[in-house]
Amino acid sequence: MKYKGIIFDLDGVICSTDEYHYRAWKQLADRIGVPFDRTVNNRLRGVSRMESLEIILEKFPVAYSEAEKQAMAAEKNELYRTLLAQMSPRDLSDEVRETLERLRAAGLRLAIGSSSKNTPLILGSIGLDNWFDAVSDGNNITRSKPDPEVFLKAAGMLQLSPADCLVVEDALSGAQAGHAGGFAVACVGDAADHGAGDYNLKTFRELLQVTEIG
Ligand code: B16
Ligand code: MG
Repeated sequence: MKYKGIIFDLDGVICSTDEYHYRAWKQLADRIGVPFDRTVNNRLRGVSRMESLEIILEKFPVAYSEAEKQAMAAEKNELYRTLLAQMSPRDLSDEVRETLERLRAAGLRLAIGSSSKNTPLILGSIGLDNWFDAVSDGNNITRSKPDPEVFLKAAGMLQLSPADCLVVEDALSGAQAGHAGGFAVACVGDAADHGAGDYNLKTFRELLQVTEIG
């Protein structure tokens, strides 16, 4: 087998919560009158909540106080969590569930490496709480992607070295983080469209070929 472990990003890889991030930021941006579209949204993938807000406000001529920014980030998170509340195990696609099960059955150690502080809520909603061998997320890191901290912590929890792990990402910032940490990176979605990975996948199940399982 080519790797001993795989570290999966969550939003945009395991489930489509990236779309909910977009809708919640869009609602906030429309309320305050700042231009926001999917091109800007792609820059927020993998980036922490407060850094995402800074990107959205970067060309906006209003200088908000730190307290106002904290309030806006909290408002977005409330909107986002309202969308998350509608999620159920049906939001985990058959393709992702079956691929994860086959990777595990082949003996790979599997972890989550996500910038999101909502990771425990999301994993619970889609029926994957306590399923992964390790979860490293926005609650246990001090620097978000493109810093490799979240992936290095995940590899440490799996007791594997980066050279033995594959990172799976949809974000350019996440692909950079994986490479900065010394990991091989497989990309899906936006990051694959940019050719940012060592492997750029059209489907999640192609991971079975990348790992030389199926
Ligand atoms: P939260 P990932 C990231 O998750 C998202 O891609 C990014 O859009 C979001 O701002 C970040 O989590 C923080 O999320 O506000 O829920 O703490 O892609 O690293 O799984
Ligand atoms: Mg992501």
